[in-house]
Amino acid sequence: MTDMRETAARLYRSMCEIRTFELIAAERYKQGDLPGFIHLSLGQEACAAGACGALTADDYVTSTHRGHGHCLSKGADPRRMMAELFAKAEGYGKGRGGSMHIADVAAGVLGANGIVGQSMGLGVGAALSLQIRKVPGCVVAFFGEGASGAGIAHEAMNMAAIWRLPIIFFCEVNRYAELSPYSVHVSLDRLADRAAAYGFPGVTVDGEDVLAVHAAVDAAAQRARAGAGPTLIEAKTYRWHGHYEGDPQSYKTRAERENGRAFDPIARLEREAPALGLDAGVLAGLKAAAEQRIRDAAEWASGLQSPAPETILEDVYAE
Ligand SMILES: Cc1ncc(C[n+]2csc(CCOP(=O)(O)OP(=O)(O)O)c2C)c(N)n1
Repeated sequence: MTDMRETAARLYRSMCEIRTFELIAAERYKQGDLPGFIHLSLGQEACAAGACGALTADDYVTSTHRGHGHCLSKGADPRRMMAELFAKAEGYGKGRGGSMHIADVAAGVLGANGIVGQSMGLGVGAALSLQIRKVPGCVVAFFGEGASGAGIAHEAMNMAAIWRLPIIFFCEVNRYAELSPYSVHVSLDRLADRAAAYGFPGVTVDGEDVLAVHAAVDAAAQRARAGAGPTLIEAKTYRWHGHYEGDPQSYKTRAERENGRAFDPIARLEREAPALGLDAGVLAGLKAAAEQRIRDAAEWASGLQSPAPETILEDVYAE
């Protein structure tokens, strides 16, 4: 396979894993099998897969409340992720944290995060650590356009610029923050323009195009690893589902609710695949393998025993 073909195949499989994971999560949530809240990134798969697909084992990500895709594509184990969603002791947080508390430091996943904007502060800390320890690598801090208005966004980007930290601020502009549309809380058409205020590059990328996302992050990661400092990447994408599962989405018109799924990074890559030298048979094989891996994980996790009630106070206080 050529480089581009190989990359496209890898990213396609990664997007299919995210899609399958979240479709199963949506279904099981509706059936009442997953306690707590879950936030899905269906429609946004190219952001996570493209960005994490450009990273290596030396690199880290900090994620958000909508982080299944980031965790999966950076190499977290779907079985332990599913177990966490099903609140089982085999999950990443022993089933006590749920979807927004998945972390796998060995895989470079420094955590999903329910506190909006904190991925940027934690990302700056991780990047500073890499710089001080003089070890290779960079950090991708994912956040949404809603988080871009939080005070910590400014503090994090300013500090990263001053210290030329190896970090990429990756904003998934999915057109809504909770229940309010983009124009209610962002004054610029291109959020990436804000980077100029900090003195580092800002790049806008089509978040439906996984290869474009990959190329943008690859370039920013090379810049970061070379000591040239941060980049702000804004990926224009679209959130298919509500803010949380169960959100009636009354802030979208009926037409939007019905047609929103036309924005589909997986279908887009399928359309472009022949020109990349990937035929339908190869794609079907990749999709089937992705679906099987995730279905197996969900089946395993849902079959586990729930933790014994008498363990409930364990791990509340550190030793
Ligand atoms: C500090 C903080 N403020 C408010 C909330 C409530 N909250 C949860 S998600 C969210 C919107 C986030 O929007 P965005 O950053 O665009 O991410 P998206 O949900 O679109 O992925 C808000 C306000 C929170 N979790 N943390």
